[in-house]
Amino acid sequence: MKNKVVLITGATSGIGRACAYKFASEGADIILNGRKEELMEEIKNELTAMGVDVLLLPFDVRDREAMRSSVESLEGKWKNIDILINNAGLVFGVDKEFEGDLDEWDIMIDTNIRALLSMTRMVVPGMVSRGKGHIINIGSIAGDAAYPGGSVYCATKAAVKALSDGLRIDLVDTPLRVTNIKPGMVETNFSVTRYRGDKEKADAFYKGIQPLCGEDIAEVAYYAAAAPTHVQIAEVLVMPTNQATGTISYRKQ
Ligand code: NDP
Ligand code: 8X3
Repeated sequence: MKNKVVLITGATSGIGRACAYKFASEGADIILNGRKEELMEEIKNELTAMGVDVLLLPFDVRDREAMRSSVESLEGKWKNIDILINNAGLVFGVDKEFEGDLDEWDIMIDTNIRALLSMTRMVVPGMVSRGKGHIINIGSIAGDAAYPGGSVYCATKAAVKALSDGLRIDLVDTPLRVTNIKPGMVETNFSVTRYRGDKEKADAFYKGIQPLCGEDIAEVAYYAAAAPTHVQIAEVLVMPTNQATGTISYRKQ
């Protein structure tokens, strides 16, 4: 990964943060996107101490103009993004489709779909003109089938699958690769956000089962990125051993 530039959205927590450390540990230079600038500085210091270059690109991925000016501000080697990890994403609530909060759903749709698409639209043309690049989208098992209380989130992740598949089709005559990683349960801040800050409810969700951690998904992302250039890991479904589907898992009592 030496001399490769990896841009990760939502890199201040969970899977995105773990990807930053994994790719940095393999020698890649990292562009960190996020909203929490203090945290981004801390991560930058730790990654820099690992001997890689780090650039901070703080913006809310829902703010298209901020995204555009940030991407356009890239200079020198930072312009040549080799790997884009579209990771920023979230869910609020477990509400029924006829009961939930439309404003919360707008945030989920804007973050999980529109921002992922905007990043792709802004970064991929450079990859095409350089004749190399890899787009890694963090989808979800939730995109494979709807589950109770997940309707809108599941729809956003189904969209990530369609956008990944569509991009792969559109890039078929290029050396670029597209990977959709679909995790099951990963213990991050994700469930705390889902339960609107209720840490007890979030912890209860993982009771009796060993969930994945952000590092497990970072390993998968790295495996896809490090595969020989003729190998395209198109899609990976990765779950804890005691999870079988989006709704079926075994929890020890
Ligand atoms: P975390 O909540 O731990 O991390 C989410 C990251 O996305 C945070 O850094 C968060 O920053 C960032 N983010 C959210 N909204 C924005 C925004 N508008 N602009 C910039 N950054 C933003 O959760 P995960 O690491 O688990 O989630 C990462 C991805 O993995 C998501 O796409 C999620 O849907 C997906 N996923 C997660 C699974 C799980 O079980 N955890 C399973 C399957 C998929 P901030 O702190 O500022 O909000
Ligand atoms: C998150 C995984 O199963 O909580 O994308 O929806 S799940």
